[in-house]
Amino acid sequence: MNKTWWKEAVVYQVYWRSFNDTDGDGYGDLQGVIEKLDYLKELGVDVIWLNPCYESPDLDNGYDISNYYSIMNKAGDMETWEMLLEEVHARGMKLIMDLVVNHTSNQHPWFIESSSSRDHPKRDYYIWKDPVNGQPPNNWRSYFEPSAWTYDERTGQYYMHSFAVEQPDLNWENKEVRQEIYKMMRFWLDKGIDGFRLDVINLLAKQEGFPNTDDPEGLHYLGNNPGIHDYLQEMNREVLRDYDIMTVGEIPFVTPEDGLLYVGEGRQELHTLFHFEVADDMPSWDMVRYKEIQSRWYEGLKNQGTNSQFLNNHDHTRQVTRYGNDGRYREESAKLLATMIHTLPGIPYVYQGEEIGMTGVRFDSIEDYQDIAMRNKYEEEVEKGRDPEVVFEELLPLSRDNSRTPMHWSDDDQAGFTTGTPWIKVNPNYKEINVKQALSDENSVYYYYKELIQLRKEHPVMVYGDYQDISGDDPYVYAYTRSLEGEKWLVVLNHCDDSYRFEIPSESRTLLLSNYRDDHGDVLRPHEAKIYKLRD
Ligand code: ISL
Repeated sequence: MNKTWWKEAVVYQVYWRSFNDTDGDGYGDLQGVIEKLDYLKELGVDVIWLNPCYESPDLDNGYDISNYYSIMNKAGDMETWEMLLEEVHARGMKLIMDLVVNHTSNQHPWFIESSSSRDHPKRDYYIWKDPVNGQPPNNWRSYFEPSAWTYDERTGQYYMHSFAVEQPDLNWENKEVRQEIYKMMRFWLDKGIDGFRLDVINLLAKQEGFPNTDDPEGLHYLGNNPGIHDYLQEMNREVLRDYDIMTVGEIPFVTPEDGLLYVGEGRQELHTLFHFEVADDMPSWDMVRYKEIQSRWYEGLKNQGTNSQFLNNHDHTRQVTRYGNDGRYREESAKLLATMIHTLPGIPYVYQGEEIGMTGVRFDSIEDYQDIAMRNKYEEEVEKGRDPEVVFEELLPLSRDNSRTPMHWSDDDQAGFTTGTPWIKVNPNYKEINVKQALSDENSVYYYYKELIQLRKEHPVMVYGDYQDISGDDPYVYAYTRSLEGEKWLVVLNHCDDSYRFEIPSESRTLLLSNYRDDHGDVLRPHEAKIYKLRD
C-alpha cells in the first residue's frame, strides 16, 4: 500500500458552533477557530475537519444548506473563512470541509424554483412523485421523520427527504445537478482546501422504482444502492483526481466488502470512510463485539483501503460517557480509549473536547435539547400516545446534543466559550473539566493525547503496520500487535473498573507509554492502557 500524507494524519473535528464564540452571540464562529489554532497545533493534529458553515436556515445545524457559495452569518463571512484557511496552512496544518450534497435546505433557490411548478426547468433537481391512492409513493421513513415524503399542495406531488422535511434530497440522476455540485466542489478546492468529509455520501443513489420496503425503520434501503459507484467514479474523474486532497465518506450501513468498493485504492472513488458498526449499531461498550468488528474491517480493507478510527463525533455521545467510565476512572478511561483509537489500523479522529476528557450531558427538560433529530423523535413517539417521561429517558443517552455542548476552555463563566448566552447549555462539569486545568496538569488527558499523537508521528508502524489481536474473546482486555519491517509493538488495554490479570507475552519489551506512568506487568489496573515496543 503506498504512503500518503492523509494516511499519516490525525484529524481534529471542529464543530465550530460549539468551539469558541468571539462576538458574544452565543454561537462559536470562524474567528473563534482562528484564535485557537495554536492550541490545535500544540496538540499535534494535522488536519482540521470543519463542520458545515455554509449559508443555511440552520434547522439541522448547518446540514441544511441554502447557498453553497457563502458563509452562514453565525459563523462569520467569506473573508474570515479565507483567513482561517490561510492561518491553518501557515501552521502547516490542513483543512477539510463538510460536503453535504445528498440534500439541500428547502430554502435553497433550487428547491424554491423546483417546487414552484411541475413545469419549472429545475423541477427534477429534486425527487418528486405522484401520490399512490392518495398516499405517499412508498412506505419509506426518513432519519428524522415518520415518512420520507412530504406532500406539496401547490403542485400535487410528494418530494423525498432522507432527513427532515426541510432537507429535500437532490436528484442525482439529473446530470445538471451533478455538474452543479462538481462546479461547487471545484470552487472550494480552488480556494485551497485540502479535501472533504462527504456527508451520507452513499445515499445519493435511490432504489430503482422506489419500491416499498419490509423494514421501514431499518433505513438501509436509503443507502448503497445501484448507481452510487457510477456517481462517485464520475465525481472522482470530474473533480477529485485533479487535487492532492483527502476525502472521507460518511457511509452508514456499510460492510467491509462494500467499503472496499468505496475506498479501494484502485477504485478511483474516495480515499477513506467512516463506517457505523460501532457508533450507530453498538449502543454501549461490548469488548468482544468491538474486537470482532475491528478484525473484520482490518481483514476486509487490508492492503487495499484505509479505515477511520473514532468513537464519537457531533452525532454520537461523547466516548468516555458512552463507551468508557466518566466517573471514578474518567481520566484513565479517556486515555485508554484514545490509546485504542490512535493505535488501531486507520486514521484517528479527535472530536473537540475529547482531548480533555469531556463527557456527555444530562439536561432535565426536552426544552434544553436543540437537536432536530431528538426533538422530532420525541414528538413522533409522544404523538403515538406514549408517556413523554418514558420517551425522554429513552432518547437521552443517544441524543446528539450530548456531544454538542460548548467546548470547555476554562472555569470562567460559560466555560470561557462565550460572553453571551450559549445556543445550548454548557455542561455543568466545566468547572472541573476544561483546557486551562488540563494545561496546568502534566498528567492530564490533554498531555496524554499529545504524547500519543507524537508517538504516532514518529513511528510508521502505527500507520502502516500489520495488526494482530492476541486477546481473543477476553471480555475486558484488548491486546494487539502492530508490526512493520521487523518492528513490533504491543498494545494492552484493560477496559474494566477492576484490576485484571492478563499474561503479557514474555518477549523483551520497552514501555513506551502508559496511562499509569509505571508498569505492574500482567496485573492490569482499572482502565490501564500500555504501549510496548517488543523488539527492534
Ligand atoms: O445521527 C446519527 C445517529 O445518531 C447518524 O445516523 C447520522 O444521522 C447519520 O450518520 C447522518 O449524519 C449526517 O447527516 C445528517 C446530519 O444531521 C448529521 O449531523 C450528519 O453527520 C443530515 O445531513
